[in-house]
Amino acid sequence: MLYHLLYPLHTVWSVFNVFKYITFRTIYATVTALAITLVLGPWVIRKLSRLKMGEVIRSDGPQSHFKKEGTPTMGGLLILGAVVTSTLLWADLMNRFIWMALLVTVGFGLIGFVDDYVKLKAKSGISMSLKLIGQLAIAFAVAVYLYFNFDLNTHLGVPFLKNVSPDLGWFFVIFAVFVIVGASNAVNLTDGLDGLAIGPAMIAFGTYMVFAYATGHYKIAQYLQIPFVKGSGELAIFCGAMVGAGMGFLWYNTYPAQIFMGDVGSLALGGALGTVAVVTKHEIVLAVVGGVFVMETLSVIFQVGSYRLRKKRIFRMAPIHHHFELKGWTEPKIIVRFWIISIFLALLAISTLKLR
Ligand code: 57M
Repeated sequence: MLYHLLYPLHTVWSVFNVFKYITFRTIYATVTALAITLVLGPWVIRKLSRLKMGEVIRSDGPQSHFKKEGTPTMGGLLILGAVVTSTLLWADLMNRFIWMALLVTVGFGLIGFVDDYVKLKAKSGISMSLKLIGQLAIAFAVAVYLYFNFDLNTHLGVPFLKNVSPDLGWFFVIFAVFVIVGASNAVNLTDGLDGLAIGPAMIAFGTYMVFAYATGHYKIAQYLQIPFVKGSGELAIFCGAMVGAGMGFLWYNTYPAQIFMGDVGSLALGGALGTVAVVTKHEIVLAVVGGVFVMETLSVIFQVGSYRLRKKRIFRMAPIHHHFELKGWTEPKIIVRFWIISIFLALLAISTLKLR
């Protein structure tokens, strides 16, 4: 909104010319979202506590979690409020990619909110299949809209291999849905320790801030030989808002957590990340940037598969963060080590821009 209100004034006061720059608006979208979550955090924690929105800890989980009973959850409402407000303030609201990212974020957040609310009131959330149908519907709508409304080529960007970019054709729609819904559920599974999901999510959004800026900048995209997606640069502002909101939320979600994000947060963050990856044509590299989310999801797949086929577990408990807990690693040790892995993978992913 500020872009539309203040940039036109640059003909009178040249200082407002700064609102033209995506870098400037990304920095202040990050700062705005950080300020909102930091300032409103304590009030949201008190409000959720008063509304009895306290986490119910499952009895079959690690003993160390029992003391977390009653921790206010649905803190994702704070994250999403900050992200939507900051994006609407700083982004170009005529940019359709911005509205697509906000649609997935709010839509997946709504699915998570219903699941969290039902879980709190009826002790068990909505069925996995109902959640999945909602996610698939939203992701399909975005993927079809992208396919028919943009000259967004349906070629698949392959990291490190500049001459390999198979044209998926209509299969792009199926692939895009898989990326968006897969990322959403992977972040959801990862959110099982204090700060374990928000840390890698912030790192991933910070990485996609770089990718979005590069793919939206004709000269940079040409130089790096990556796909040029006109208008995708604005998503750097959305990613900045996610990073800022994540930092502010982490201030209260860090161990020992005063608040959990809930499915309203985890499903939304993952869906938003998948959407940005699809629009910036950096879908495969998401498996690198979001390697912690991939590792967590694969640990569950292998655990369930092994148990069903062999009646034996591979890990002491899945997802893999519980395995390390049962091995005796303290919660903070697991969390920070997963963050370190995330930062390494993000650096590796950014290097793919040059290594082609
Ligand atoms: C999402 N939710 C956390 C919190 C957070 C198929 C199976 C692998 C599914 C999986 C599952 O239920 N996943 C749901 C993970 C839960 O966190 C809540 O959920 C929101 C995110 N969706 O915001 O509201 C618990 O995680 C802990 N937590 C923190 N700090 C945080 O900042 O400590 C969360 C955020 C919270 C809290 O204890 O209650 C979760 O773990 O459920 N199931 C599992 O992950 C279970 N694993 C399991 O059953 N493994 C089996 C098979 C199925 C693979 C096995 O290994 O044999 C574990 N989770 C629980 N109990 N709660 C272990 C059993």
